[in-house]
Formats: sequence, structure tokens, C-alpha cells
Amino acid sequence: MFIEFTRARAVLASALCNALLVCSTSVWADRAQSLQISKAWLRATPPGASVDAGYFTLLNHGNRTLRIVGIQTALAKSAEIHQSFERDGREQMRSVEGGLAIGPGQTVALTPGSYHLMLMGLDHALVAGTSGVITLLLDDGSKLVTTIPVLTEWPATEGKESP
Ligand SMILES: [Cu+2]
Repeated sequence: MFIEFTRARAVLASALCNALLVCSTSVWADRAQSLQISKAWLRATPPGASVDAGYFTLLNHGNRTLRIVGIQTALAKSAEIHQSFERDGREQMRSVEGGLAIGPGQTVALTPGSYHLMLMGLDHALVAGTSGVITLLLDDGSKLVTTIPVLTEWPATEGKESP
């Protein structure tokens, strides 16, 4: 019942947006709320570092695919979702074309050596014990704002899980 109601509301909101060519983010709040973020951390940097990586796990408990198309943060000049890959024996990375998609019921883990949040042009060094605010922008215009702790590494007690 709840899912049907949510879908009907989304369809209605979509129709309204098309009619008015105006979308208020509050209309779309349900979409970002389908996204659950966990195991989030930003890697602590040495002083003077200009780039950094962050990691988290995303669960889409909604009934449609969500796509992260942008990142906003005051921590750095720019931020993107990157994917690490190996070429000619060297680890390289690239931004994820078209945004990071999370299907209905799907979990996508950003972990060292795989997908990661890339911060470029750091405003200041990220010190362990502090935290930073990251905003994920979804393709429907909704946003997920989250505060992420700065750690030297993922706590060993919880295991370093890989996807
Ligand atoms: Cu990267």
C-alpha cells in the first residue's frame, strides 16, 4: 500500500513538474529518502594534501533506480564519484559516466580500490576525529545531505568489507 501510494505520488509530481516546468525539491523529497547511506568515512589526509577519497555504502530501498549525478561539499573545490581500475599494471581512476546508478533493492559499496568519492582541491587537511558534510545530488533533483566522519582507516572491529 505504501509503495503504491509513493509511486502514485511520484507520478503525480512528475505530471505537475511537466505541466509547470517548475520543480520544487520538496516535491521530490521522497526519492532521496529511498536512499540509505552507511559505513561512511573520509580518509584522513596529511597536511598539505590536495586530494582525498571517501567511502560509503548505498542501499536503495525504493522501487525505482536512483542515480547520483553530482556531489556538493565545502571541503573541496570539486567532488565526483570515481571508479578505480587497473591498466598496464597501474591503478587508475575515472569519473563514473552518467552518474552512479543504484537499482531498486540494490546495494552499491564505495570501497578502497573500487568506487570512491573523490575530493579534489581540498580546502584544508582532513583531520581524524572531525567530520565533513557531503551532499549527494540525485538525477531527479533531490538531495541527500550526510555528515561523514574522518578516519585514518575503516575500524578493524567492523571488518574491511569489499563488495
Ligand atoms: Cu578518484
